[in-house]
Amino acid sequence: MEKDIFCKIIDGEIPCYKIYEDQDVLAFLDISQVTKGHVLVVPKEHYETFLSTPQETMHKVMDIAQRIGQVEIKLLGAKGVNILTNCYEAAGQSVPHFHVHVIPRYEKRDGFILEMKDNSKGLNLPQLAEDIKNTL
Ligand code: DGP
Repeated sequence: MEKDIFCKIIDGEIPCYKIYEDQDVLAFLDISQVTKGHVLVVPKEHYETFLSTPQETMHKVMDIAQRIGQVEIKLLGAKGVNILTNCYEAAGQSVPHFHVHVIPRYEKRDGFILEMKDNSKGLNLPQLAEDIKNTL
């Protein structure tokens, strides 16, 4: 199977601007810089999405994402941070290697748009909650 782009970065085959590295986790600047300081945090071991990543590895990735988010506020003067992971193409995932976006936010119209519409009308919320709860 062909290596994904993040496996190539982890293996040093493609350069990146490194922010953090240990034996399990790598963090580097996202090439697109949706906002200034946009960072990706990835596990070195290949897992396709957040959903299929073992808990211990996922916790290590989230720990570094949290620290980077704190620095973005302190150092870059961000007013907020979006922590985002897309799972599968339908959710906007373009690289099939689990990664967490840490996106510093400076103002509402700063390059990152996330629209959450209210689509609750007509849904049976008690039934929906029950179904999800019973499948956990
Ligand atoms: P997603 O759409 O959630 O799968 O995000 C993938 C991100 O990866 C996207 O924001 C751009 C970034 N990206 C893609 N190729 C490269 C690359 O070669 N280097 C770096 N640093 N980032 C990349």
